[in-house]
Amino acid sequence: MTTLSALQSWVDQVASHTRPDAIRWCTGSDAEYQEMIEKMLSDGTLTTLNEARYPNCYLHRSDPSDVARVEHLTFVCTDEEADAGPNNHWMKPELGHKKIDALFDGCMQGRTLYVVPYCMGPIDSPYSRCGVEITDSAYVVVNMKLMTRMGSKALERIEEDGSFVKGLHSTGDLDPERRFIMHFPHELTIKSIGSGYGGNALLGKKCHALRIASYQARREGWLAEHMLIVGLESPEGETHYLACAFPSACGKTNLAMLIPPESLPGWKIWTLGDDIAWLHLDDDDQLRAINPESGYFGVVPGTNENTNKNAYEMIMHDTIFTNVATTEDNEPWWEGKLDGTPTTDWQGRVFDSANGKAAHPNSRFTVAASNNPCYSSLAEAPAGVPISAIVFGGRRKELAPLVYEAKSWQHGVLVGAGVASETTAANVGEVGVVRRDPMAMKPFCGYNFADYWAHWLSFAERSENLPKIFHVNWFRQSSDGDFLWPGFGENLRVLRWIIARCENRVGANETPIGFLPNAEDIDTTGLNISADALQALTSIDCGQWHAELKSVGQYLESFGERLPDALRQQQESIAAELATRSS
Ligand code: OXD
Ligand code: MN
Repeated sequence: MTTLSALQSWVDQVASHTRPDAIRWCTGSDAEYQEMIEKMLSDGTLTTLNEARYPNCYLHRSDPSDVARVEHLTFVCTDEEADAGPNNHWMKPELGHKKIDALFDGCMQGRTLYVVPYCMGPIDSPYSRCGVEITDSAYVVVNMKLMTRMGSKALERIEEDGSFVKGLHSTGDLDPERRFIMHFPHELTIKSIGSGYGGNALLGKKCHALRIASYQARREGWLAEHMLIVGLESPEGETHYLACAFPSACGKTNLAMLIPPESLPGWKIWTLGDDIAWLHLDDDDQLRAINPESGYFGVVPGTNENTNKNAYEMIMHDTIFTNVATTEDNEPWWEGKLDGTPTTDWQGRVFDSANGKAAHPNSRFTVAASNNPCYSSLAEAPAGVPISAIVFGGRRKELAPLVYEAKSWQHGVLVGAGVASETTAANVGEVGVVRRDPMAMKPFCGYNFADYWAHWLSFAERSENLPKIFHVNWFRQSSDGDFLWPGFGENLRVLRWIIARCENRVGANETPIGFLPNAEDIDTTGLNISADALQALTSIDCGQWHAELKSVGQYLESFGERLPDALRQQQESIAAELATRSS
């Protein structure tokens, strides 16, 4: 089925190991999608939703033990443990293969093996990279169709390129004891078994576009990042593109699809991507970004007409819902939806609040990006878009101000390396605990963070034209637990300040941690924000920040001698300045 012998022989070899009943090469056609949907409707993998209100929308209920990424079962397999780094779970490649291959033995008996060729990025972009996922899950195939450029065109490119990332996936028996997500960066190979959940099973996403791609990016001189890409068009018609890194379930999709508030007429927002950015320096040393994906696998709870009208409307047709609740009228329902009442919970039980939430907190929608009314026409541009600013952020009740700007690229790398955030339901584990999540890449960097920071730092030697780096925190709370900043569309007020800084149009207050806005430069007209709250959002406590910098320093030192000196120096000099200011 392919002229590329390396691909054909890999498919043959996997088939003889996993022993499927049938093999199907996916073309990515709409007819194929529809056929797979029908098959899943008849075997119960999917159910229809209210066809009048939610045309072409389907519900999938996963196994209740398979609802999120599993960082504790995710491995990077390299010869040397230090190459995977303390930020990854590690196994020797031989051991990894042996352990997981035993689980793949005969696992596709009675099933169909689907060969899914895909291209991450526009088909004709030099920045794109291809992969082939072999899977026994029809749910994965239809999700890959919505999320990537999948099928015949991708296969043609793979045959031309002669190279591709190999991804082998089986849902296995869904037993968490026999679940592993393994990466072999030196072999450009992924093996995943025992889970059908997006981040574990749609191998083009986290496994390829972040873990394997970050490793490839370091070798080839680019960056593969957990970042949304958004274009902000001013009323004067000028568009700035921002690449923003936030940990999972911290509002990346909402920011990427932001709806300007009425108080800022004339602004338009264009979405390039909501989760992953691949960043390259072009011939003029300008950093440019493409989104390797072409669809969204977004968190459903909280989505409504007020928080994200575009997303709310986007998921009313041609969408696959996973683990939401339903109403009596068979409409999908989730916490934060403003109408309807749940009657059936995400596990298919009669809804009873004693059992917990109606929709799973990590319930998801999968939808093609072309459904998004503000999808940028440049999302298909082979050269990507020029990036004016990089923005890091996290979910932090305390400490971090609304926004600040790093003083240099090197300082910005420290700001990124020091990102911390409260954990969310996107990963199996405790929720709400603050952990370090450098560049929002803790679960996704395919190699040692110390080498990754050195790679980031190296960009300063290659370009004098790099974007400015900022940090934002939409989640600051008062001592009573109220959010100090309204978030969502109002975040445009902060992004405007960022753009003004990029254009050197506005002054700032220099502090040891970076440039903070003068309170009067954040437009709060029409917002219910007290002077005290604004003061808290636009100032820092040097004593608390000194403690924070010490904690960042300890974290960085846990990477040992590979830690780049330039990063240590940044941390030490800022800590020293804070110590002077707080004494
Ligand atoms: C995601 C995640 O699904 O980051 O995007 O977990
Ligand atoms: Mn993500």
